[in-house]
Order: sequence, then structure tokens, then C-alpha cells
Amino acid sequence: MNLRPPELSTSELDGAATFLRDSDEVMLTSHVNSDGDGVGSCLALAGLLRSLGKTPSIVLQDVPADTYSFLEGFDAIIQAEESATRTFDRVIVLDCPERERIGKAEHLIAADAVLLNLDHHLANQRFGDSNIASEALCSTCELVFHLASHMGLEIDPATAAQLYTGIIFDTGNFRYSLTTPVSMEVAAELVRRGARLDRIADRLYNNATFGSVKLVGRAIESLELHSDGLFATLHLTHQDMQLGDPEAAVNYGLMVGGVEVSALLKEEQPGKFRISLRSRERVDVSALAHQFGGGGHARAAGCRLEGTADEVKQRLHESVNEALT
Ligand SMILES: [Mn+2]
Repeated sequence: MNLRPPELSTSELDGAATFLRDSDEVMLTSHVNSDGDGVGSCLALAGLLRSLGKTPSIVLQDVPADTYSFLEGFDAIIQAEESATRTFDRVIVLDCPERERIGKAEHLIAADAVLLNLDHHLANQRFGDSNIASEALCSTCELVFHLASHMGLEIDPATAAQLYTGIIFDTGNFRYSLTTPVSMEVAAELVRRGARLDRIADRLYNNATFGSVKLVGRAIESLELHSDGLFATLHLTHQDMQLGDPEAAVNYGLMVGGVEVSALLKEEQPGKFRISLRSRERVDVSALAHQFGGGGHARAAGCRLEGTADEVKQRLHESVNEALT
């Protein structure tokens, strides 16, 4: 079954396929604080490379969330700091728009290494020696599926589960605007190949800690509206953050009718905030996050800001107002 979208050219896929076939010992990495798509795509591509007789190593700056530990190969992921004694001269960077965002995994890349970059972010900088960065794809996992199909590689149930995980993570269960008919068809094909959709959804969405669920309540308590109800903020203090990390709380801002942008301020260190941004339709929050050194997608993005909570809200508020005019 050929599901490939027209935006993905045969020559691009051929280039990536040649890179994979010419690799032997190869490092796979993704952006810092890797998410479901980064982890899923690294694990899936590693499995596909092994099926070609290659020796892939997944190296990430941060140990991924335990949420993903049910995926095959999770335990073999190497944390960048632990193994900086060796370097790789062939590297595949997945789901990462800028080379800087791989963080400490950079230490394991040889100075003259050849890089393949596989991604779907809007602002991808094409920093690889070969690149596929198509915004027509819902996720890097979808891209890995098209690449595997193009190469005629078999997708076994473990690979199907890894790819399906990234697709539902990045599409918010097929709700965000980057979901295409093709991404749904790819997901259906992965279910056909053995991805257990009930089990995967349960692991991803019903697996939070007690503290994180309680924290959603605190975040909702902190909900404020600005700009005549167009901009919502939620704020978790440094003290709150000791209980957990309720990323999904940002979505409660958008549940209020009329809100165009929702921002969740998480004070990870005193005076240092990690900001999650979500938008309905009018504002490209990846552009907004980019103003503050962050990035992401048009409807979901993030950045970091320093100051008091009020100062941070004010700066975000000004940028949102600018974006709305
Ligand atoms: Mn992604």
C-alpha cells in the first residue's frame, strides 16, 4: 500500500535510504527533553536499521519519561553524559529542527561526522548533510513509516507500536490541525501491523503520577484571562513543581471559548520558567516561541523565560497582542 504524500519526493527518500544502507555503526538522537515522537522515531528507526544488519545506538541528552518504557528497546537508550568517551562519524538526528537542540548528545558526534536529519518542524534549518524536513507530515514517526515503506522494510508489531506512539503524541490523538488523511491512514496501517491502540493510549494518557494529576487542579485554579478573553495563562509555582509536571494542563486554557492562545508557566527553578504554548487558529505560537529562543509547531510550542511570574506573563501578553493585530 503506497500512502506516501506528494510533498515527499522519491529523491529525498532515496537519499535517506542510501544513508541508512551506507551506515554501519550509527548514532540516533533527538532534541533535549525528547517527546513521544522523538523517542518513538528513534526506537523505530533503530529497529529498522538492525533489520538491515546495522548497529544503531540511541543517544539522548535526557532519559525519556518512563511513560515510554513499554516500547521495545527503551532500556538500551544511552544518556549522553554517561558515554562521552566515544564518538560516531555517522549520525541521524530525528524530530529536531536545529542542531543546537540536541544538547549534550553533541559531545558524541565526531567533528567530521556525516549527518542525516529527519524532521517535520516548520522552521527546520536543514543542518544535515542530507535532510528530509517536510511540514506535510504530522510527525517524524510518519516520516520513518514512509521511509521504511519506500525501502521495502518490514514493520513488525514492535516497530508499529513505536511509530503509532509518535503519531498520536504529535497529533494529540488526531485532533491537531497537522493531522492529515494520510497520517490517519498510516496509523490505521500500523494498527493492522500489530500496534495495540488501546494499550498505547492507556500508557500515554493514564499513566501520570498522583502529584501530576493533583497539579492539574492547581493549574486550573491559577487560570487567568487577558486581552478580553483571547489569551489565557496558567501558572505553577516552583513549589507546585515539586509535585510533578502536568504538561497537559496547558490545554485547559483553550477549553475556554474565545481563547486564541493558552500559556502554561512552569517555574522549574526560582525565577526560571518553562512555557508551554497552545493556540486555536489565529496565532502561530512557534513564531511567538521563537522570539524567546524557543520553537515548535504553529499550534503547540514552547520556550523559556526568566523573571517574576507577572513579568513573564506581561512579556507573553505583549507578544500575543502583537500576533493578534
Ligand atoms: Mn515531532
